[in-house]
Amino acid sequence: MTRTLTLLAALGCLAAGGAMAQEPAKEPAKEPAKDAAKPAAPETYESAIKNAKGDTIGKLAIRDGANTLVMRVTIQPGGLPPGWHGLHFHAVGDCSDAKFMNSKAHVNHDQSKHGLLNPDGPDEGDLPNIFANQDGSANAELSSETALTGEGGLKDGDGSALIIHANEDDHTTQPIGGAGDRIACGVIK
Ligand SMILES: [Cu+2]
Ligand SMILES: [Zn+2]
Repeated sequence: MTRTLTLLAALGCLAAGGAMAQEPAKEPAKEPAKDAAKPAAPETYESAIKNAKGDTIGKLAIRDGANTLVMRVTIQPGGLPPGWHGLHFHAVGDCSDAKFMNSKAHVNHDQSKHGLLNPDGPDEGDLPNIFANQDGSANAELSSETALTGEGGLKDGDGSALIIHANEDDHTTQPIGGAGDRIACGVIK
């Protein structure tokens, strides 16, 4: 009896082992879905990010989804002072002055208060902070419900600007969360 059980157990192991060994071979070669109901990949909008001297320090790349845009911000080494920096969409696509004041205030069509953590916010320009490494480089991907195109979108008549600030945004205080000077700018138009 004991021997039978042992044998059965051994067979069970073999069977399991056999099945496991067969697993890769059994997996059918999956055909890539042809003409599946897959939405077209959104186009990527790209723009240079420049510092106050007008030098390009990196780029932004935005894909506009149906309900959310996804943006990648890439900053080259030496591009930013190390540490956290506020990041916002400003209302006008103009980065031509050294202090980037031509980009005006945050995109804000409904007079919301500034700040992702503000109970009366956020405004449409509010974004998470970006962190620059010790070498001044940064890579971030973030989303926003602000549209890229269409009514009230970033690419409206006068465009918009992505602004990087000297300090981090506390996401609460007015008007810009204490983020300080504007140190880099990318036109979205
Ligand atoms: Cu700002
Ligand atoms: Zn704001």
